Amino acid sequence: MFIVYSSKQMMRLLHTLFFFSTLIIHSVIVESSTTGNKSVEITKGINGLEKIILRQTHGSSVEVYLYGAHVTSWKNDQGEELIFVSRKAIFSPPKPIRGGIPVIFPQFSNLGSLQSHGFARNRLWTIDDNPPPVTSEVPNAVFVDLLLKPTEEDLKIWPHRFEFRLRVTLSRGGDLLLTSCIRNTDADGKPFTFTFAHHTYFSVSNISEVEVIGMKNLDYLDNLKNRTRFTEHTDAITIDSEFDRIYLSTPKKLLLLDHEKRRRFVIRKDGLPDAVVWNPWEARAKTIVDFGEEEYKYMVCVEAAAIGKPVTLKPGEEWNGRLQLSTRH
Ligand code: TA6
Repeated sequence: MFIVYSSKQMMRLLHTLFFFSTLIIHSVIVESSTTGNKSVEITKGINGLEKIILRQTHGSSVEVYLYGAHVTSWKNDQGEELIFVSRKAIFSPPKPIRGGIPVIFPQFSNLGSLQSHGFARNRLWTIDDNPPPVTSEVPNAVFVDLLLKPTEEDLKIWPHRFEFRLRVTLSRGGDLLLTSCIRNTDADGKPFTFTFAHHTYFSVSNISEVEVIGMKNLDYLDNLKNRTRFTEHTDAITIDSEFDRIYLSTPKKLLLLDHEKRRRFVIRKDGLPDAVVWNPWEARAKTIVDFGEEEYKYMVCVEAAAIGKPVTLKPGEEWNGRLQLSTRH
């Protein structure tokens, strides 16, 4: 069927086409100018909880909630999510967010009198609007500094004054850096001791495709055997049942390979000598209310930690820990 247009109709049609084509061109330009710049955005996340989105020039991004200073997303330049968050995660205090990168402080697991994994992951942190200057070490980075100080309620359960500064940085190349600075601000002269971890949940194609490299000949405490000490003999750790180990004095660089995705996570750490490897597997997954039954297949935790030798700070002293995650090397 042919439609015959008069010259007037033809002019109108051309005009309309021109109008829409300029709209399309305009929207492309607007979009590329927002993705083409690095930025820091403060916005509302799930359940109205505040979160910060860091974006880099080539498209990578990081999301961190003020609740727990909890990283919940890290995407590469292609927009692929690298961090696992459970679809059953409850974004509602005081429940910690299931997945992401919980900050474990001042107590790892039940190694003390506090609730398991301490309280930093279920406190509301604040943004430091006037952070110390960036080090030249990570040029063209975008970052946010989050602060945690104890409330009077916190002091009743852990009677130590401290300041915890967590700098969340997204490098130009898309690396995620977590830099911790914990200072003993107790004026009355008491030291305190803590254990610590970045409880990173990596997103993987399938747990059967995963290897963790770097633990050969290291000692570990097996959490599934009352923390009995063993020595690791394999170079590449694979996981095919519940797995929960604290590897002691690990190298500064570890690798997590995802063969199906042909992805290689590089985990670089400083001041965080230990590394926890965790996957709950099927039976235990069913006991965790905010974790899907099948989700154990799509995550593995490799946690940069300071557990074997707890850190002690005298008044005025500070401790620094640094974790750098990359996928491109
Ligand atoms: O880091 C491993 C671990 O301590 C496991 O024992 C397991 O319980 C996991 O952390 C999760 O703990 P959560 O308190 O977040 O349920």
